[in-house]
Amino acid sequence: LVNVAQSEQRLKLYSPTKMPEAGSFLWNKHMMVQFNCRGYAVGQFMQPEPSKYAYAPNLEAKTFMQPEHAYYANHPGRFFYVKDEDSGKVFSAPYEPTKASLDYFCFSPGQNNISWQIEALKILVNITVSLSDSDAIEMWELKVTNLDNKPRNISIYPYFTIGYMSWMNQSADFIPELNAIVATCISPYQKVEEYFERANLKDKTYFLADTVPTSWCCNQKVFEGNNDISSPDGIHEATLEQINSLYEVPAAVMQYQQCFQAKQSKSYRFLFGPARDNQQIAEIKQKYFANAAGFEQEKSSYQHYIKQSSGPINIESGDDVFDQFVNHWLPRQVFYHGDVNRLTTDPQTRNYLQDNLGMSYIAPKKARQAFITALSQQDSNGEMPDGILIHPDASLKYINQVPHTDHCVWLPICLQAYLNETNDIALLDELIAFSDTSNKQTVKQHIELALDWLIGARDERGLSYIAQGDWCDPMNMVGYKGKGVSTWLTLASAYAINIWLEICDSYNITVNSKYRSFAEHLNHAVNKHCWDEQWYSRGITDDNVSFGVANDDEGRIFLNPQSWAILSGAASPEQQRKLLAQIELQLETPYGTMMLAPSYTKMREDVGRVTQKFPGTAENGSIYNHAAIFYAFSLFKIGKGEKAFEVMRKMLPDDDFIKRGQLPNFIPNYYRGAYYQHPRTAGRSSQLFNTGTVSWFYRCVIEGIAGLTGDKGELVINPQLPKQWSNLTVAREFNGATFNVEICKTKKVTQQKILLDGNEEDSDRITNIIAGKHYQVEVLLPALPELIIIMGV
Ligand code: CEZ
Repeated sequence: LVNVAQSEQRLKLYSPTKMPEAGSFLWNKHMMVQFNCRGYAVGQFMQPEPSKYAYAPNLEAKTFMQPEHAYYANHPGRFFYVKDEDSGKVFSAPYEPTKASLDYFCFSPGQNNISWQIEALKILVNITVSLSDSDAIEMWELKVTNLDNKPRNISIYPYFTIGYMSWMNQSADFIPELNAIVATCISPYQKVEEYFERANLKDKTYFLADTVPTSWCCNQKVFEGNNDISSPDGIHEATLEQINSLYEVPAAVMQYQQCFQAKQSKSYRFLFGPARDNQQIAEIKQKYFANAAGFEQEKSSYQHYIKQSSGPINIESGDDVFDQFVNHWLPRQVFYHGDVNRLTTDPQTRNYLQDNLGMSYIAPKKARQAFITALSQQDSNGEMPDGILIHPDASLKYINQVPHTDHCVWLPICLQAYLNETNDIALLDELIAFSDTSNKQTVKQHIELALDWLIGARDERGLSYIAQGDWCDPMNMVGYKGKGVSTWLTLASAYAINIWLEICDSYNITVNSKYRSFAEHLNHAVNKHCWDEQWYSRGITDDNVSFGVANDDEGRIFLNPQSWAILSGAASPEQQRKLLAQIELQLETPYGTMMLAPSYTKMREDVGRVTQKFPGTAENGSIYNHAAIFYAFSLFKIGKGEKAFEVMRKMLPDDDFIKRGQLPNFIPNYYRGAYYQHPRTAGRSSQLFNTGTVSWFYRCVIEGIAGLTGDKGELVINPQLPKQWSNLTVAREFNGATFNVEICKTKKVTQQKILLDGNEEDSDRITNIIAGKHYQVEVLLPALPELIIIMGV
């Protein structure tokens, strides 16, 4: 069903029906498109807010990117009908809309393109889509081959949906000079001021072909005729009826009616995207189609763009799915988040910071700039805003209009990963202003103000107020009356302070001793008020009710407070033992660790919107990978790397592809949980590739599994291999040098032993690293003694 060849950097899926939602995504700085294997697509481009150029066939609500997108017959997509003119038989590639049976199907996402190979009626169809690097343009290549030994008459119909563009004004026509179908609309608005703001909107969608078609149609209803999209009248007629769209749902259909000699192939190229006016489309035509080099040039600059996502580590473990993911898809997903900020203009502050934790490994200069941008929007009282505005016309939208109290904690946490990797301690002395004053203070002062703000935002018990949410967006009614507190946030604050102390200690920076005692106070307050015999609660509501406790029938245990109690040092070894056992018992599933259980089935007005989400989806008890990776990270911190790997490995499909419905080309924000409540759907991927998981996953690979952590420009070696691996080969770039590391478990040693260029080292640290140099490192780890089974006498 699925092929993962480590060498290829591509995946292959051989069925259009077994995992119908499986897909991949491409993006550039201007746009993003998610294609599923059957030809449906969800695309958006930025102007500066996300906008559509291919719409649903009916009026669509504007929203942020959602999980578990629903596909339906007339869903936006890019399709190619193929008709054998002699027999009248038809199929469509990739699979929709005819769903005719195919002799061969292969969907293959690569790093910088997606391709399909389809065969039916002795006709081979190769399709590749790539993006332009410089514009919001989908670049399509189609190659059709007559596999027969005799000539064939074939009609090929690219059918690119455009959909319902606007209730004010929409139309489409074929423009011969452009050789394009151009659909035009007026983006709907009502306020007069909006008219002036909209002058530059790209309100046209074009489908531009390199080859003049035999015929065309721009009108969805006319194309479908009396039938539906699975067998539209249009393709059963000799040639397409050349009908425009006049306030009718536009579509882009062309027909290429041609005779193919035996074994002959023909190639076509198409461009699909938004434009402001026909002049712009003419320029695009000139740039991409005036000669073959234009198209190729854009394709190769896009390849170059995606290549920038390569990261500082390459592993060979023998687990193909894991290796290919870590070496190619993971840094790609990290780069997507960090480079285009999930295609938002106001990323949530915690997302922006964590996405840049990931960028610390791939483009550290960008991460540095992002920390500065974020801090320049801090309030001088230390508070961080809910979102960071990264475009001059941006404003805080959606969830960023709801007050959350956790944003400050991410500053030292993400900064530490950046410093580990770059040793750029000069950043701490950069002078930066605030959102409310031009007076500048150093990054160090900014961070301490953030910590002071967290320390101040606590109740008389010493627990952190949650307001209308912390890391958990929809936990909006625990503290909306001003009293409710968050166990997780109190622990996260303690952890953030401890990290800050670690950074300062490591670099010999003088730090006010109050921070040490505050970290202890916070942990102490949590142990006093939030420990519930076997695990930590999630918080205490406005009405002083602890929740996420043994007494609760639903939402009895939450994952985040447990992991962060390990990170913050609140949990004693005895408490760790207890809470880990409870996670295992109540939250573990074959698909990963659920973020709470049991999932809520009814509204709890003292917890909030999270309890209204469908049980097992998103924050209501799914395997929310972001929470699960915090758990893995905490396990590495206490040397439980084998368990940590189990948690991580379950974020990728294994032999359960069908249940997950997803390829291992990205980590989704969640897999359905509610494992005991809804076993039928448990494990199903959300297909949403926006997730804070990936930065932490990368960190866990680098600092946890491979154990090659930077510290003040030196490399600390402490790998934690999974049970099933006896060795691991790692290539690690660090500080300008390359480390070829062979990690291997052996009975010859009882404790970790390091050989550097053949010489035994007496510490776990490689110092005096010389840029440009290649180091050979051998790490010997003690193999666990074989289990000795003593038979009872
Ligand atoms: O958004 C994510 C946020 O981007 O949810 C996480 C949070 O930590 C991330 O910063 C956990 O709440 O508002 C909602 O109900 C949405 O479900 C968001 O919580 C969620 C979206 O799924 C986007 O990924």
